[in-house]
Amino acid sequence: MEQLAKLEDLPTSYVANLTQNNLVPLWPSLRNVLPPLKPIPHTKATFWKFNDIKPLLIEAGELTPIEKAERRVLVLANPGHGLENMRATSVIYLGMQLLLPKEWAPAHRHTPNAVRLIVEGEKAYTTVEGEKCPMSHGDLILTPSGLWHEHGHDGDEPVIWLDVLDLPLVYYMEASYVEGGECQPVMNTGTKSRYGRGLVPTQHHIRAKNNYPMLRYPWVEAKQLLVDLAETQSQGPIQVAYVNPETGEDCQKIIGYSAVMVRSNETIQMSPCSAAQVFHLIEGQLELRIGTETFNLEKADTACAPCFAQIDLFNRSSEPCFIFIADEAPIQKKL
Ligand code: GTQ
Repeated sequence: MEQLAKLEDLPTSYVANLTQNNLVPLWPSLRNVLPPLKPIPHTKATFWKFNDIKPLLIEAGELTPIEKAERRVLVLANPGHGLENMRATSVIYLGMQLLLPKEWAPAHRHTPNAVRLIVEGEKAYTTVEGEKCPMSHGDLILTPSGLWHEHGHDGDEPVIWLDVLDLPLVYYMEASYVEGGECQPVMNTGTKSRYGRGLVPTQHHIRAKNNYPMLRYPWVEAKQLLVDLAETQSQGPIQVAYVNPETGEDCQKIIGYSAVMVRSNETIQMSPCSAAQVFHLIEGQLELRIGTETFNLEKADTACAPCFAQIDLFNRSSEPCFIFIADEAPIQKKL
């Protein structure tokens, strides 16, 4: 492709005239906004150790009462995007949230979609549109766009979870806002007994009114499926996607969620992917290679990879490891 003229090739008086009229010449920037054959990502391969985050999060619990924080979260920010922009990737926001015993993070609803992946602690819960979702290690809980949600804690140890939101994209679209609300009455929604066995109710009214039929995906069930698959599948990644049980489609519209199992002493080369991805280790140990960089993940560690990166998963330990993945594939497929 032809080398194009630079801004410096133009007379400064001409450039000043353009600026005064809110005009910009395309050609000096054309190769930046349309680079040949693949994007130039701002997202850098970045790694956050849970052991570094946890003491700082516990300290935040001492420094800032929940009433003054609403959500007590440390954001996992990618230096490639500028820390102040609070992005892990251009689409994905990551935060580690702390809730202390008896604390309550009040009800609100917002335009960005969120999920929580429970990292540590027992007996906290998230209530989503009246459905009380218990939080246990590895569970995935959805709080889709526009649904009321609040977090409470009946246990006696701190509870920590990973928040994943499509906030950077929604904020960029100037579509991000929140509404505060009252404590929600808990309802018996029966969702848990309705889904998860490959069967869905035939009542049209139940199916028609709800775009998000399943809000909680228990880890025990996801893990069991991975372990069962590993027994029959000898090759390739053992990976399961979190889907809408009624449609089989991605469980949310912008970010996709899945879990991978890597057997002891196994190496998995992930398929080339045009979407940026986030890796969070639920159980075990993992050597994660992103391009030329290597990160050693232990339980609860998190990393992100830019688009088009070569990704290899090595499990050098004697136990299987289980990885939670968030990716930008759903929005890329739609676009
Ligand atoms: O728990 O509702 O990390 O609204 C960021 C925004 C968590 C939440 C975050 C939120 C929440």
